[in-house]
Amino acid sequence: MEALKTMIQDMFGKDCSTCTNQEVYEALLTYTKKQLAAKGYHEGKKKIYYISAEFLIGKLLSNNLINLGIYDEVAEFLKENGKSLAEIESVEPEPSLGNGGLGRLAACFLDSIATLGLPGEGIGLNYHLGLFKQVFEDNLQHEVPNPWITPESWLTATDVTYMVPFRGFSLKSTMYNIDVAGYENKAIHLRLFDIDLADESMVHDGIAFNKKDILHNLTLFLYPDDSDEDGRKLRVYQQYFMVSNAAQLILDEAVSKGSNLHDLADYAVVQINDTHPSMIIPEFIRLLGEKGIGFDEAADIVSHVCAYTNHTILAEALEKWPIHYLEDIVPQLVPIIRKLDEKVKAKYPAENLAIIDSNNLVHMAHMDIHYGFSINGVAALHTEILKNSELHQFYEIYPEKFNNKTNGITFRRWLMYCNQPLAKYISSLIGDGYKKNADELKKLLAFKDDQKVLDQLLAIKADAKKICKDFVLENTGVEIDENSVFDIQIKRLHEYKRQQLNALYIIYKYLEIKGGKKPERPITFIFGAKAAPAYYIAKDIIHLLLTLETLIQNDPDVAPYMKLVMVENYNVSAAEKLIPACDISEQISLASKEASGTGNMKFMLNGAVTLGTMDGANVEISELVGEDNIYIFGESSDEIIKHYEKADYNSRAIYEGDADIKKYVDFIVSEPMLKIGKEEHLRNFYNELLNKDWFMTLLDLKDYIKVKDQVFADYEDRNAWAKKMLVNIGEAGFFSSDRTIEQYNKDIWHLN
Ligand code: H53
Repeated sequence: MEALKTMIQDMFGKDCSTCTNQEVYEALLTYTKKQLAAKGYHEGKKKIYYISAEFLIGKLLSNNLINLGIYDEVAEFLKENGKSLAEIESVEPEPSLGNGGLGRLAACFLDSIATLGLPGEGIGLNYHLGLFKQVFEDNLQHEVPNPWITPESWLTATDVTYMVPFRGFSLKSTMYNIDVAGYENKAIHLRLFDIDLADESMVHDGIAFNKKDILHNLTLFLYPDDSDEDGRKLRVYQQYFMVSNAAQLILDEAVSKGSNLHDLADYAVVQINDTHPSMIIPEFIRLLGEKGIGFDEAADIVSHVCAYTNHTILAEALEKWPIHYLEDIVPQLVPIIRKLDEKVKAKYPAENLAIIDSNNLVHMAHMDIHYGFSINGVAALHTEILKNSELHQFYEIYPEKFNNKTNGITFRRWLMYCNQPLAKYISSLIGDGYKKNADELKKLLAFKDDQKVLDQLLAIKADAKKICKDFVLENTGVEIDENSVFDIQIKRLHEYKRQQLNALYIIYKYLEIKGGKKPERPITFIFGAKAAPAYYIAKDIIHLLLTLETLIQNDPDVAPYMKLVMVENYNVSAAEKLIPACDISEQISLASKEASGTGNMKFMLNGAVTLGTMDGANVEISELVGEDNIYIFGESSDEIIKHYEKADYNSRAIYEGDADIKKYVDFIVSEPMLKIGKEEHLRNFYNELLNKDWFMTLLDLKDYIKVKDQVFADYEDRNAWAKKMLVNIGEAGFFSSDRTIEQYNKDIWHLN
C-alpha cells in the first residue's frame, strides 16, 4: 500500500487519516485506474464488440478492487487510518447508464469477457443524466435528472473522434473509456461515445427538454420519452450515433490489425442487443461501400459479422421505424435498407418476413435475422417460444441460425462483493475454486444434512437482514423488523412482471389480519421499481403500492404484523443491499412474457427461495433445484399463449365469478384507500384490471395466494428452510455469466 500512501500525499499533501472521504475516494479512483491500465488489456486478432444502448455497470470502486485482488488489503489500510471502505464507497455516484435486466446483463458480460481473457469491448453512449432519478411525492413517482459524471470519474477521455452524418448536419463524437477489470485478469474497455456540446442546462421541470435540439440534447438521457414523434426521432438519432461510431471504430481497428475488410469477419464479431443497435447493419454496408466494396459483397461480409440477441417477445423491443423517420434523419441508409429488403422479397415474398412492410415500417429485428448469422434467445423457454411462435416464420427458413444462451450473472459482484460473509463461509467449506469455476458450488450440496452449516446459513441471512434494515431506514424512513420474513420484488415496473399481483396478495393479507387472523410471523413486503415516464398504468401501480404502504403503516391493527416498503430510486446499489437479505424471491411474471430474468439468479445465489411462475429462467432454476426447493404457481406458458391466440381471457368474468377476488379488487377503490390515495390513479388502475388486464393478473391470483401462504407456513420450519437455501446456493453455479460467455464464444463468437 506504499504506492497508495504516496499517491494520497502527492494529491492532497497529507496522509490518509486526515483526508476527507471524498479525497480518499479520489485517490483510490486514481490509484485503481493506474493499476488497471498497468495490467493491460486483452488483445487478439478477432474481437467481440458488444453493442448495447444500456450498460448498467453499478459503482465500480469495490468491484475493481476485488477483481484486482486488493480489496482486503485496501480495506485493512483504510481501517488502520480510521476510515471505512463502505463509507468511502458511498461517495461514489452510481453511473446511470441502464434501466433493467438488459443493461445489467451487458455489465455482467463485460466482467466475464474480461475474466475469461477474451478480446472484447462494450460500445454504448455516455448519457449525462442517465435514465432518470425517481423521487416519490404524494405517493406518486416523479422523475428528475440523474447526473453521475463528476470531475474525477471512471471515464477517461480519448482522442478518438468521428464525424457522424445526419440529414443537414454532422456531429463530432468523442470516445470515452471505462476500464472493466477481469477477475484476477487483464481488463477490457467499455467505449462510451458522446458529443462535446451536450448541454445539461436545457433540462427544466423534471426531465423536460427541447427534443428537437439534437446538437445539444443527443446524449442527455437514456430512453427519452417516446410518446411523441420528436421523442421517437431522438431515439433514432441516438441509435444511429451509437452505431455509426461503433462501425467506424470497428473498421479502423480491423484495418490497423491488417484486415483488408473483405476478411472483416476474421477480425470482428458484433453482438446486437435488442434492436437498438440494428442500424449497424446498413451502416457497415455504407462504410464498406465508401471503401470500394460492392453492395452484395458488403451485405455478405456483414452477414458473417453480426449476431442478434432477442431479449423479449413484447412488441416494444421489436422496433419498427417508419421509413420517413429514417429519410428525415439518416437518408444515406434508406437506399441500403431498401436494397436489403428487395433481396429478401425476391427470395421470400411473404409479408411477415419483410424488412419494410406494406405500411412502410422498417422492422429492425427482421433486418437482424436476415442479415445476421445468429439469433439467440436468453433462456431455454424463451428461445423455444421464439422458434415456435414469435419468430416461427424465420425459424422455418433459418433453423440453423437459432440458438439459446441462458443468461447469467457475475458472481464477483453478486456474491463476492455484495455478500462477503456468505462468500467467505462458502470458501471455508469448499475452498475458493468456485470463484473461477462456479460449478464447484455443487460441493455445498454435501452439507445438506450438516446442522452446523444450516445454522450458519440462517445466521448469515439474519445478519444481512440487519444491514438491509439500516439501508431501508435510510432510503424510506421506515423501520422494518429484521425478524420478519423478507419478501422482495425488485425489477422494472411493468404490467407483465405483475407487481399488481403481489399488491392484490397484500390486500388479501391486510383484510385477513383486519379480520383477526394474524400471520405466524410478521411479513415485510419490499418493492423497488421505476416506471417509464410515459407508462401511465405502471405509474398507477406505483401509486397503488405507495398508497397501500401508507394505509398499512397507519393502521395499528395491521402494522405490527405486516409492512410494505417501496425503495425509492431502485438501482444496482440498492439491489446489492436487498438481495443478500431476501427470504422469498418474487418472480411472478405472466408465463411466456419474461424472457429470462436475472434477478431470480441473484436471489438464488444468495440463498433466497423463489416464488414464481414457469417463465423465463425460473424454468431452469426449478429443474436444477427440484420441486421441494422452489414454489411454482400459475398457468403454463402454453396455456397463456393459447389464451392470447383465442383472445378468450376475460378478467371481468373472473371478477364477477369469485367473491373473494371481487373483494380484493374492489378494495383498490375502497374508502380507506381513497382517503389516502388519488382517486384518478386508483380508479384508472381498477378499470384497467376489470376491462383489460392484458397480463392476466386475475387468472393466477387464487393460485398465487394459495402457494404464497404455503411458503410462509413452510418458512416456520427453519431447518427445512435452511436446506432449501443451501440447495439453491449449491445449484446456482449454472447461472454464472462465465458459463454464458463461454457458450457465446464457443457457438457464436469463436474467439481464441
Ligand atoms: O433483458 C434481460 C432479461 C429480461 C428482459 C430484459 C429486457 C430489458 O431489460 C429491456 C428490454 C428488453 O427487451 C428486455 O425483460 O427478461 O433477463 C436480459 O436478457
